[in-house]
Amino acid sequence: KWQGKWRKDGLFSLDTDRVKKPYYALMMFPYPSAEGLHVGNMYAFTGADIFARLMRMQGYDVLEPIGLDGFGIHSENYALKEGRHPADLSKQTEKRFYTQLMASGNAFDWRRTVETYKPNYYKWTQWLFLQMFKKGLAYRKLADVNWCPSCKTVLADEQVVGGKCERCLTMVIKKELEQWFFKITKYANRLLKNLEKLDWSERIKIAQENWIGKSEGLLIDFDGIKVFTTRPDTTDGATFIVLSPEHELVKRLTTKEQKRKVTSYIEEAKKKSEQERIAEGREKTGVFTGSQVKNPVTKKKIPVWVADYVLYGYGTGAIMAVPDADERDKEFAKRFGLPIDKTSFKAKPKGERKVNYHLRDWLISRQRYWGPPIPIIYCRKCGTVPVPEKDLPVVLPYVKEFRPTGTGRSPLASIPSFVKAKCPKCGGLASRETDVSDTFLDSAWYFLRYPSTEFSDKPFDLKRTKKWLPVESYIGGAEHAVLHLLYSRFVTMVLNDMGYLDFDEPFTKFRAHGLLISEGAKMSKSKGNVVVPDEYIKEYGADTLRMYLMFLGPFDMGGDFRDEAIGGVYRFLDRVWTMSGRVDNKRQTELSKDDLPWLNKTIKKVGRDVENLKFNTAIAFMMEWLNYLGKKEKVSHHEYKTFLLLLAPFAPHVTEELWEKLGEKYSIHKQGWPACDRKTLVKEELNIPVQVNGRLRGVVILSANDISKDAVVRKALKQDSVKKHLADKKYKTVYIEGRILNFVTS
Ligand code: ANZ
Ligand code: ZN
Repeated sequence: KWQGKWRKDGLFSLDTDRVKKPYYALMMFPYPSAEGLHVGNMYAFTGADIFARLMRMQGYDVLEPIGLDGFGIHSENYALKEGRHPADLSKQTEKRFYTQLMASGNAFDWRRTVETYKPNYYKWTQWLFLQMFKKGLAYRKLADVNWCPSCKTVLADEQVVGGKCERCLTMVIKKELEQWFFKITKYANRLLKNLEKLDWSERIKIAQENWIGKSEGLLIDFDGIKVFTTRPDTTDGATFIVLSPEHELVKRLTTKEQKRKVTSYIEEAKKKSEQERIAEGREKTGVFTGSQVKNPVTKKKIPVWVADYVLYGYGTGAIMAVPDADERDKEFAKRFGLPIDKTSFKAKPKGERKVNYHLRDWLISRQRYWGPPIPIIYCRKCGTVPVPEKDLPVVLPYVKEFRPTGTGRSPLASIPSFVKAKCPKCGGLASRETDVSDTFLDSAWYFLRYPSTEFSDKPFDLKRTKKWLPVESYIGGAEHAVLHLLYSRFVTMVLNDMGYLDFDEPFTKFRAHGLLISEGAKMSKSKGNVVVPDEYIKEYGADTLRMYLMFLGPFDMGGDFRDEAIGGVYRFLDRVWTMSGRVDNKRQTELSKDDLPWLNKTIKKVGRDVENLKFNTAIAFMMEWLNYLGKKEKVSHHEYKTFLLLLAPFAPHVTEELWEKLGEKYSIHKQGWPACDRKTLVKEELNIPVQVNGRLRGVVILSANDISKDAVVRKALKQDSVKKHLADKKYKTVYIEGRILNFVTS
């Protein structure tokens, strides 16, 4: 009943230009690849929705949009499995997902959906590619890609699990193909530096920091072989050199006697994936080149080997091996009987300082069908020519044979009407690029599109963007830590540098939610334990399912979905419902000395917990209060109303219905969050740590009724231990209410 009415009234749609307090609350949009939304998606969306609803009740004009990340290999693979065309299937999955999303009762603005597979969206994904190209950040080169010999296709890195194809478990090999890359490495330092200013889940920041992998070291010359080391102090323990199989010097350094062995070793190494090559515990392999070079510190002659545990793409692709200090080198030395000399750690070789990043450029070509065609034309005369912006989109043709070809070329390559093109420069006969771009490019800018969906002549409107971005609160899965969340930052920085955006970080605050498991195991189709929300919604209603999901555990930790426990939440809502029959209709009732603190304490705790995404404890507080109210013969109108308001973000349908029953005219979801009257709170004491320049110098104890900054500062300044460290210096104060006070001297 209510869902239809909310949508009809546009209750959660905003006047995007007029509102006064814009707040952009975003959750990661789903890949509509499987049979439908599963309860894990719903878990994430519900948490994000409850938070957004609180912000709305606290007076913000909240934009809470949703869409579908429907292009890409996930959707295509699902279509392959179903034996359907992805374009046909997308219509069906779109309907299915949106129906489910509506059923779950989220306050989405249904007038602003984004579907990445529609030409009005991917036109701008292609535009983004052209901007990268213009800036010199898109380039093409031969590269080794992941190739599954059984599926006959290129795989994305994230589809290679433990060196195997995620679909058929065949060992993935490397294949050399011409590929498009984005120079994300050019932004490595900025991506790293900016992390400091982001209010993000710590584990995500750490994951990005490690992924970017800044490493400072020295380039040391061993008779013409440059090695990169982070431990120059161990050079006296370097007893051999290892070159990666792809290293340019291998040929020159290989002696006649060793040639056959070295050549066949390199052939073998080429077949292995990078993960396989560096996997720990794998038996080390290698071959002697026959040559020796001089160690610049010990002046001893040491042998040069070739081994695949040294990667070509990192540092100089060559290392000095120090078996005394490095585990891998030690394993290798033992296996091949190479000397292990003690290092004294005082070695001081000469060398050039060098900073390396582990981050690689972003390979965006996919030899697949279901994605935006890369907007490039190859002309014999003019070379690589970008498609003019006015000719976008390069439409993805509806092609019957969309299966990966196995030739290393996209299925589009066999469609002459697509390939044939006129050169935009000279008008001569030319051919189109036939690869499509990575799905992660689609999702690297979608948050810019939501506020501007009605503009068809630009990807995002400047005024809108200024008003709504960056995203104030972003919630999503931790598995995207180094993919989507890094790519989005990169794209934002580039658009900032090009003057399209006046900010260089897309998400001011990001919180990762935990993983929902089912009967103790990660939900997966192969285990047959995927839970679909539909039946639960049918049986218990969306509100019960929402609350049950949120009650499973701390939102950032996830929880275990077990059937048995849902009944408890159902009974809770049932009690809220029946209590409506015991509400005192007199509107003006004095609340007793006992009632008041319950009321105010719950308002305060629920608000604070929802703000911190602690939904499970917020629910627990409401349950306690309900128990208290349940013991009374009559519940006052005021108490019951307040209860419904606190519950509204969690259980939007039930509360709306009960609200109407109370005789209220306007939707409960347009009401303000109830105010907490602190004075009525039972005297609780709070310990507030006091720091001077970040070091603990004292603790202030005061009653929870007055924890204003003034009160805390006043009390803190009376303490000798604090005064002493402030001396007569000038200072600023940083106070986080009820939590900590910090004096910062200048
Ligand atoms: C000698 C040494 C002694 C090293 C020691 C480490 C420990 P990060 O921190 O990741 O930058 N290395 C350099 N290039 C490599 C490549 N292409 N493939 C595989 N290994 C490579 O690591 C730098 C260290 O990794 C370098 O320092 C080098 O080994 C190795 F006790 O040199 B070290
Ligand atoms: Zn031309």
